[in-house]
Amino acid sequence: MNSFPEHLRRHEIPEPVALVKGNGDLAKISVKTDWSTAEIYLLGAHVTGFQKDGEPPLLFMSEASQFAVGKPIRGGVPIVFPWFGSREGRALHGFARVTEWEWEGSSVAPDSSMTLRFRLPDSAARADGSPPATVIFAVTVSDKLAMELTVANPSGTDSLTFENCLHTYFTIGDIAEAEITGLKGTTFIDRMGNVTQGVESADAIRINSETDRLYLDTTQRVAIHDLRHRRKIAVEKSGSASTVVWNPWAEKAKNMPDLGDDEFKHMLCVESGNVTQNKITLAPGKSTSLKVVLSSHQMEAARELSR
Ligand code: TA6
Repeated sequence: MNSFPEHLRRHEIPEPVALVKGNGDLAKISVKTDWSTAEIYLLGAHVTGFQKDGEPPLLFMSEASQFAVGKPIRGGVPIVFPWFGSREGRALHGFARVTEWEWEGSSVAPDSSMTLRFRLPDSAARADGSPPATVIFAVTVSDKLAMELTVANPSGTDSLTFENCLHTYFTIGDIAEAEITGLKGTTFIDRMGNVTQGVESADAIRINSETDRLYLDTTQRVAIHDLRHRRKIAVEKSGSASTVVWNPWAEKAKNMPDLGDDEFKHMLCVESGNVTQNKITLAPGKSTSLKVVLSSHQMEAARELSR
């Protein structure tokens, strides 16, 4: 413990929480609750693990992921901020996920759920030449995983425009036996090949090739049906108008150094945020919160894959 910087050592660390050295000797917080375990790296305030007792891990983590300041972690819940995707000469998906956040403390609720709060250092925006923003990330661990990203505009005069996204990687038993429901009728931008726009016609979306879709103007609850694990995962959100569905599939996975060639079969990204035309503009002094609650339960009877 005492090999950690002073600002970490001063914390009152309640029993179920431990500050440890994780991969790459990065500071990692591990949490144990009555229902589950979780782990969060200070790098990117990145939740890299959540597992309910008696269930497979909920979050997928690549065995080939990097663990180094300045490098994104492959898996878990990368925090995308203040932009989504590429920006000329700047980090893909913004600087939040490659920056070490400050741990602001943790608290235990009467129901013994555990909340941990993190702050994006102001220096990160300064270093990038981006406008200042106060960014707090709160993670609550119980039989569910709740995450809340709050962005406040500290300026007294200027508005602040940004994109954000909790880029969640879910563990899937077999991608060929998984379905996503809750997006039917939603407009999407398909970023495969020539970018096209469409409206989702499927009750249940199946993934059988590289998929990269931005579903827009949707506040819908989404469910992932993982038939191999007989598990249904619910993604509930607020303060989010976009849902992104991504799987790199075989070819792209081969060209990703931080993802194993076959790992695409066991991961699915269903991301909640505000991207492209759903980007947010905050007036001076205003704030907004993106909240996502992940819950899961074992399916009694095997659900048939919809034909
Ligand atoms: O959210 C989907 C996406 O934007 C894809 O286009 C793909 O690039 C993915 O994110 C992963 O991005 P990363 O920068 O982590 O390799």
